[in-house]
Amino acid sequence: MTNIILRFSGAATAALATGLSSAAALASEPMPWQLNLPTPVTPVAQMQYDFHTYWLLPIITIIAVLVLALLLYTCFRFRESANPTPSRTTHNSLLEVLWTGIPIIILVVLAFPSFSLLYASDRVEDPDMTLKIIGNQWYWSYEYPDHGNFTFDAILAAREAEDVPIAEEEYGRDILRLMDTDNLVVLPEDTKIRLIMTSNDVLHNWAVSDFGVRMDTVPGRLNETWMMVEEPGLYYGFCSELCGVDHAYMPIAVKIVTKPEFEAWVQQAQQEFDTVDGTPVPSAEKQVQLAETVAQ
Ligand SMILES: [Cu+2]
Repeated sequence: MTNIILRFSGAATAALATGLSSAAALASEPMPWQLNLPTPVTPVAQMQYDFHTYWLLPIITIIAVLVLALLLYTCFRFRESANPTPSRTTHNSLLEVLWTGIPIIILVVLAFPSFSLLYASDRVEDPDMTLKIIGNQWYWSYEYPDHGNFTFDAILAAREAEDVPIAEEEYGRDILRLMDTDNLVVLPEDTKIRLIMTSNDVLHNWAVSDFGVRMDTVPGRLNETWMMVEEPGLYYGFCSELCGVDHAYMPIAVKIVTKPEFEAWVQQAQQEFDTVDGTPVPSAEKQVQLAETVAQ
């Protein structure tokens, strides 16, 4: 019940919270007294937000209020002082049909938006690029197969409060303790990005709530989803599958930039990082040659 009441008050302040976060644009770190879901920045996150706000929340609110009212009414109406000889009635066919049938109807009604959401998040036609995400104990690795197949690790930037200034000095930007990583995952805005995920050791889960993405990374298996982020900004997420002693220390930090900024970053990243097989990223001409060889 507490949970339901909390969610209810969350809805009441939703409009305010949404207004605040869009005004404060966009580093999506948590704020004091923040309630409700984060402001959605992908089509799938928007669908999740709408499903929660316009379907689930009204229905659970009605159910909670109805059950509470019935409970209070029963306590009052059948209290011992007003009702000294209790009835011994045990069955009521109409009531039993209703309290079985109505929940089934509610679930069937909810299944329609729920399934369309599930299929929408499954995969995307014609993705513009692919990002491969690999979970490790306890950091993430990323690969950019469409941009020369370079790879890098993203490791927690600051574990203790005293690490924050050191990290800020080293990386030349503001660092949030326990949320930032040394290397940021840089991706372009308004681009259909296919996300494929796996793991090197145990189950992890790549979860960024602003994107509406929360998917297990499973050793020996490739999971797929997609996103298209409409707002440039810095987004944070966490491993959301208990994966060992440092589970809390493998955050996700994604920087969404404009397309030209992304191209510039790719140039720089190709210099800085090695390819997946450990060699330097080949030159642009060499990449074209390789692609032609593969195509033959
Ligand atoms: Cu993990």
